[in-house]
Amino acid sequence: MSTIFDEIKDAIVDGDEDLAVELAERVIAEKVDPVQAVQLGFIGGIEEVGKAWTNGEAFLPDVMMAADAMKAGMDVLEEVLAAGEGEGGYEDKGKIVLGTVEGDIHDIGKNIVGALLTSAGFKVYDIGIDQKAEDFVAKADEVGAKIIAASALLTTTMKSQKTLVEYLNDNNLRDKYKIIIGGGPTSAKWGEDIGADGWAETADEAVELCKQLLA
Ligand code: B12
Repeated sequence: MSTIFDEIKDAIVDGDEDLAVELAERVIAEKVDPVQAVQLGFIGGIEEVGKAWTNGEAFLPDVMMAADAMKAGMDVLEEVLAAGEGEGGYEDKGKIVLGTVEGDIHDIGKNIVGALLTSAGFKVYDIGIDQKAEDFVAKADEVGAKIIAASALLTTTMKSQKTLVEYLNDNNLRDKYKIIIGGGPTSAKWGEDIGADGWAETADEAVELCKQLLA
């Protein structure tokens, strides 16, 4: 028997935005665990499309449609995710500035990281895609964030994560913030090489990492 998670996954694979929204609304109405819906449904679907693209079985428009369906469904779930574990006390666990680095427009993974961090009780300031080092730092300074989280999905944009750490070093700000990085081509080793405070492979692990860094 197929579950609502399978249905969400299929809707993403098919790039069916309306269905993704409808299923996200069902998740809320039927009180299904939204985090599981994200992990098993939405992430499962986009990963399948990603694999098909890599293998030449899907084309760029398929990926874009899947990404749009994912965004539409996640927008619906955002509110319930935000009302999760952190209900009534978001700011207690700390503020995090999150963005995708300069030159990179991928934001699906970043958005999931943001949604799960929010649901775990962190206050997340998402500055969006294609963001320069100084934009991350300006926002962190403005809101008093303790962590800066930078996502990169291209081997060509990973170096912008390094630029971010260097920017903090050059401006004597390195001790003021914890820097965490993530995204497809990155690794724990890359994090160590560039002097970041942590790397996480998945959004779940990003939550654990932030909890540890702020403990
Ligand atoms: C969807 C997608 C797109 C969409 C993006 C839509 C959007 N709104 O994001 C579109 C179609 C626009 C796109 C464009 C391009 N893409 Co693209 N894209 C993908 C695809 C299929 C999926 C990425 C994704 O969303 N994965 C799902 C999410 C959930 O996973 P994730 O991002 O890795 O995030 C998870 C973790 O990494 C982690 N994480 C992510 N960020 C962070 C941050 C922190 C701080 C932490 C701790 C953790 C963390 O948590 C997340 C959840 O668990 C991948 C293929 C793949 N298999 O990954 C290619 C891929 C990333 N793209 C690729 C390429 C080449 C491009 C283009 C250059 C194509 C082109 N010729 O135009 C452009 C880039 C434009 C640009 N300047 O950025 C390549 C990159 C190759 C490389 N190694 O450099 C890939 C790997 C495809 C491939 N196999 O060739 N893409």
